[in-house]
Amino acid sequence: MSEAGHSVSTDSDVIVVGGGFSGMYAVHHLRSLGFSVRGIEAGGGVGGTWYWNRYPGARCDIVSVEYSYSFSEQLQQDWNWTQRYPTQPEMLAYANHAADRFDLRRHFSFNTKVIAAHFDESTDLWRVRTDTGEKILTRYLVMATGCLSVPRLPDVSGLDDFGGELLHTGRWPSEGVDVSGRRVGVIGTGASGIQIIPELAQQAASLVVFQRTAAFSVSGVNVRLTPEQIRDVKEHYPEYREYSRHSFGGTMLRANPKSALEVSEQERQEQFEAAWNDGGFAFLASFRDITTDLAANELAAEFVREKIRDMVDDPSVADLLTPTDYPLGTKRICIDSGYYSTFNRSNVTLVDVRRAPIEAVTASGVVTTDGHHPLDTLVLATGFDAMTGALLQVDLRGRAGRTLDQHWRDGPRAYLGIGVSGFPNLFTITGPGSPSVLSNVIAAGEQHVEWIGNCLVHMRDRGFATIEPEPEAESTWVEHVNDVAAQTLYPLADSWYVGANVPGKPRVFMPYVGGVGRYRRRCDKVAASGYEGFVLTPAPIPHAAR
Ligand code: NA7
Repeated sequence: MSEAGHSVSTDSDVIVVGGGFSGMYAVHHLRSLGFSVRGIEAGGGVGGTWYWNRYPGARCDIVSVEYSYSFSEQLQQDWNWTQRYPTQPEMLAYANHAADRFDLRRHFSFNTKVIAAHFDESTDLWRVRTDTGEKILTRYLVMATGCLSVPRLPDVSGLDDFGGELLHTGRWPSEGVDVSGRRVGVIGTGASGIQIIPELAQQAASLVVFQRTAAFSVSGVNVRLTPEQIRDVKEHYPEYREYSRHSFGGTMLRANPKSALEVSEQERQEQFEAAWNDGGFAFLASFRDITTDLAANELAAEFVREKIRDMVDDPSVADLLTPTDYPLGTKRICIDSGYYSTFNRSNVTLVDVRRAPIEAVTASGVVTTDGHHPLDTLVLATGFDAMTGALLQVDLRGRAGRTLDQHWRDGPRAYLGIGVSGFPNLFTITGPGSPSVLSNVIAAGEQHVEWIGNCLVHMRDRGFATIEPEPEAESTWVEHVNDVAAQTLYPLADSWYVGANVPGKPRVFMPYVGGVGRYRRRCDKVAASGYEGFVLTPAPIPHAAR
């Protein structure tokens, strides 16, 4: 069929946008339920975050045996993780293995971006447009576009004038970059910065780190998994996965039920020390109130500050690296491999751009109010337009041509973080209003995909044409998400969780912090009640005629 000179295909029940772990599973699962599915992915292959973030040192901050698909017992028995925190190459290899194993590639169009999707009320179909000029009609649109997929450039002038090599950690060249003998600068000290800095320091002639906000980083304790550990997890996978599905964060981590304020100084220090030695997010779980009580949080923060002072030789550098202006964990806590001690190296300089702001990037380097830093390579570790960026990049229009941008003018609104009122048959995976980035995202994606699968089967079996949230249900959920966040310390920091890293972005705490188990129960209850809070409309034409 042709329309205005473009090809029009109507052969897919579902378009899945994104070929990361959620998009891949959506294609696999919905296909297994008998829907025709097509995936569209901007990158040249599968893997999402792990396709794009190829910078040296890139590593997942959730334990490998947990940050992995649980839907296939055979896959989890066959695949052997080598390290506790998987490196980017290992994650990408796993994504490619899953794509081959489940024969997913043939359903995807790679190097293709969805640029627009308009809901056509006369046919109840989505009209999808890609940057390759293709127009596609589909009944369901599943946005698996990722939470950290749209890189942010720093708001400094002259970036285009830089004469050396300009790189963003989230768009690292697949062929790699050799910085040996080069003068390298890094802007940004979030998770990406603290992972890449130790790696670059080992290669570069000199490394200048431009820091605006100091990061809390805990040791990752990156160890190789032993055969015994692998055997144990494989033997117990079903129980471990079941526990995780009903846990707070979608992992096996169990928070200490005690308050940091109710124990003796000795017990508190021992507990912090044990959690520190355990590594990673265990530190936030060292007491139950680290993320909810400012006094408890301050005790944990002070413990980490003391560690920084121990690790960094020069007290003035240690001071600069020590965060003091936001509660620990309210900007995502970082997990590093030798970050702080990297500043003991003679080829590494820390520049405080809060005191001496960057004035401009020039052809030869970075100028701060304190002087010029000549550079051959400038690395931007400046983060992402998180959670909403990739959704708002698409010209999405629902009923009456209303854009998602209009609907989200005051911040993202979505019922259960899955559906948006006025946007029928649109589903967001790990979207704002769901546990998403505050949980094990692969597990969160699986839960959403399975919920969507059940929903589409329900609609098919009962002959419904559309499903969309009731505006009141959406508002009530958004209020609930805000209320739960307000009971924690999270909204206090200028983090990407609240959109503070993007000028003009409405300040809303985007993920749901009520816990994975509680969220899952709510989603299951909504489905069991026949999709309470959603409006379902009957199909005007027999289902078979689609
Ligand atoms: P983040 O965590 O958003 O970190 C970005 C960093 O870049 C952060 O230190 C920012 O400082 C800094 N930044 C941004 N713009 C500027 C300018 N103009 N000048 C100086 N410094 C700047 O992104 P990441 O990629 O590290 O991590 C994102 C997530 O990916 C992470 O949380 C994990 O979940 C994986 P700021 O704090 O805004 O002062």
